[in-house]
Amino acid sequence: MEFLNERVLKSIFLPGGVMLLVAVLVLGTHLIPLPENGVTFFYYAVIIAGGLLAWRFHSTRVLFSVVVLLLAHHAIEFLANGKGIASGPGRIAFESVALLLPLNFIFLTFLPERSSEGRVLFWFLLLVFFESVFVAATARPDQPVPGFLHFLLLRTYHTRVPQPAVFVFIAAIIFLLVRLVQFHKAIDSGMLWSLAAAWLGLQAGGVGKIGTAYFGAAAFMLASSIIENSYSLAYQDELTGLHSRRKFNDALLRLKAPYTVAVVDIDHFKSVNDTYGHDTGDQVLRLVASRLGRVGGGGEAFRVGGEEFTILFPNKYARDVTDYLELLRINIENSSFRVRSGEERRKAARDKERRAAKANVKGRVRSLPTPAALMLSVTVSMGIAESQPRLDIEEVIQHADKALYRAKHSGRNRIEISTLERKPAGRKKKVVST
Ligand code: GH3
Ligand code: MG
Ligand code: MG
Repeated sequence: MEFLNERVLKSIFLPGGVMLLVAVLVLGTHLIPLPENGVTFFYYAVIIAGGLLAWRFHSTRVLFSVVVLLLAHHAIEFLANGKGIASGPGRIAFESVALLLPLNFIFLTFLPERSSEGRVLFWFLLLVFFESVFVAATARPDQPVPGFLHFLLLRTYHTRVPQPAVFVFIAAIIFLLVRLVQFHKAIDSGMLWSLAAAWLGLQAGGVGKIGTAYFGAAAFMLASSIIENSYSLAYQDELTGLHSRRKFNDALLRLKAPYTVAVVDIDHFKSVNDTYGHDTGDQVLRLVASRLGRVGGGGEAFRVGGEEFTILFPNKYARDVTDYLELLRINIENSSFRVRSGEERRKAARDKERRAAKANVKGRVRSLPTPAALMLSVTVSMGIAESQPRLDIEEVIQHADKALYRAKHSGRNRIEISTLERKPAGRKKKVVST
């Protein structure tokens, strides 16, 4: 299950999943006594903090999700009017909210993450307005008891949240999960766990101490997803998902000898861009990065520049890691990348003549003819250097760069080890120590 790697699992469960677990432990076990007014304070504090954070970070989706939570909770509270949710207007409000809340969250995932457009606000306000009218119009005292959603799709299964709404919740959660596996965005994770918390809140009755606490927890997860998102923006490279240059700088501060550094550069990458367009170049970068991200031997890959990467191997000597890097080099060499959109293919056709004229570029980026799609493959060159007693990390990197330079000049698609290192045992064909 390649798509369920560590990064995806982290983006799914951290921090929302852990927070929900804590909320369930605290609210479900009654181990910690929670005063009613403490819960109310927590609820309003996180709603206000979440709203302010979302506004400050221009996060349209989080802002609207917080508003939806607030309205949902207040609709039940207002229409139940202290008489509970077993029957009457409180029941109708409860059922409407149970149905509309997950539908709203699905709708909100389609909004752009950041948007200052009035159009987006208009559609959101219109949606909320119609929903409020719907709830207010249906939640009259003369409505049938116990409610309009009180029918069973599965006879053996009873929950407080009406069954049809449970299915909508499950559908929304699956939908958000699929998006998370695809895009690993912190905000999607926040929305997923927030929805799960709101579901538990409704299961607990929607109002009252426990219901309110769950709704507060739901808003808390949304607010923290903004912080998580800012962290990812700073420490994760947006295009490839690898660790960013900033994280690399942080990692260098913590690195203690012995360690080995490998600098990796894609060969003739400029001609990939020139031949197939920048978008294809980006796709190739992503695919190469995904291979680098899975390097063995305890290595951690960082995107430090455009098509330049560095792999750090803490507690390893060069001789310990050359086999892993050689495997990586071969893996990339043998991968052919499918160019996805038709635009690149059209561009490739347009550039055909130009390519033919560039005789010196020919053969470097191998285009493999396939009937259905354009396939291309790239290679990488690497330079390796290990820690030395009298050198600081910057100098070690410089030696790795020099080794990379030699790899480029001796034909590319190869690994060179810095001259400072002892000769590694069992050298491979393309791992050269000079
Ligand atoms: P060499 O084998 O000597 O490394 O040749 P090269 O063409 O890869 O070397 P060079 O460093 O001259 O080219 C790097 C190119 O990478 C230049 C730039 O257009 C491209 N590039 C840098 N960042 C990105 C990016 O984020 N996306 C895309 N598509 N291209 C990028
Ligand atoms: Mg380069
Ligand atoms: Mg290059």
